Amino acid sequence: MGMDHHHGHHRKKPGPPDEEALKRLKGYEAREREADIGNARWKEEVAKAQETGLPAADSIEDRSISTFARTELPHFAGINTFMGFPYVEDVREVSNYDVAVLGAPLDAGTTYRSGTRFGPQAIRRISGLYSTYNYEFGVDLRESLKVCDLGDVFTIPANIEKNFDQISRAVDHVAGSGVFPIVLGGDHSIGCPDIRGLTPHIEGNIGIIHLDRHVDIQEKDMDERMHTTPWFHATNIPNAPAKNLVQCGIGGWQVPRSGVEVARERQTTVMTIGDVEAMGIDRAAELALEVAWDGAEAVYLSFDIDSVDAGFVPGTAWPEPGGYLPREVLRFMHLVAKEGCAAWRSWRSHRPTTPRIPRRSSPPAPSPTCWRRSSPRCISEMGRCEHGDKKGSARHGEELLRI
Ligand SMILES: [Mn+2]
Repeated sequence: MGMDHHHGHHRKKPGPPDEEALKRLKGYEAREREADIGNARWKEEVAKAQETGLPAADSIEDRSISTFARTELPHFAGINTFMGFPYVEDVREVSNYDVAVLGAPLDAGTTYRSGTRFGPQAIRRISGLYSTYNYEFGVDLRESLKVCDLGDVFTIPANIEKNFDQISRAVDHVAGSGVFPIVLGGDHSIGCPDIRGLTPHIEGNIGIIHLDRHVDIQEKDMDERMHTTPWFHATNIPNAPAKNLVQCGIGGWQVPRSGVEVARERQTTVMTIGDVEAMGIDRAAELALEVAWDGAEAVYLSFDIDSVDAGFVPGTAWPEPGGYLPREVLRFMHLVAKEGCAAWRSWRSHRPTTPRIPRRSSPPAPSPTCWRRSSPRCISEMGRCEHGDKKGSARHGEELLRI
């Protein structure tokens, strides 16, 4: 760095910039792409804020500012929803949106540290820091998708089975309205009720891509269906077969042998974190997509925060050393979501003594996706694509509640 005073010789100066190499940078492409995104919806929001939040005081020169904060800004203000998307109080209106975020505040399924009941609120709080635009993806979710926050499912702290029924019913409502659900956990036991709520709306099989350090497929844990059990019960559903379940990042010293036995019996695909490291994230994601999509019509992405190394997520319900680095897991989830998903779920624990979770990575913005593996057109037009029709079978849903 700097001039080489001490060695008494002259360092070779850098040559002229390699213009072609610079143009191949993703940074170059993304910089150019931003110009095409448009800002029509942002302008609408600003205009509405002027109306509902009153024009700002006379001393404010920027007349897009309102008196009461009604837009994304300031990021520290306002009533907290997921990434500032509108709260929809009347859930019967969810079909006006492409994507619905809902919380499943539940920790009755944890077998070690509780606290994930605070997960949805914690995720919303930290999500308030972010805008809807992502430089690398070249998308602004505000402009390309209608996203809403439905608030949380009414969970029942003392009865895990009633929670499952409530969560299935909520997911069934969203999916049955033709809307893409994103479920914020909550502990990993919610994987089963999520799948129960989705499967009636998939014509054909649903695959599951599961990022975790643990297999989570034993039948029971301490006599109940806990966070260690969702895939045992989910893969009992006829159109959620175990052959389409792929588990990525497994390893460490807390994979119960009873779960491994079931994974072997049902022939699930298990990728250790060592496998992922050896082949690289891109190849691992490609393999996972091949297994999950094999004969399937939709894929459910399940992201367990403890798949990330414990150093980054120390508050999780079951910290494990040796998992993904944040940048790796974001890349993995991006590659999966890019192909289209049926739902996306994240769960995160929140240490009750800590009001914020500043050191942990935020959930990545969901890629705009179609219900089914989608054409590029579908990716920007979820809800209006050929697959965005509204299917549902309440009767089938009721039957599934017994699984
Ligand atoms: Mn786990």
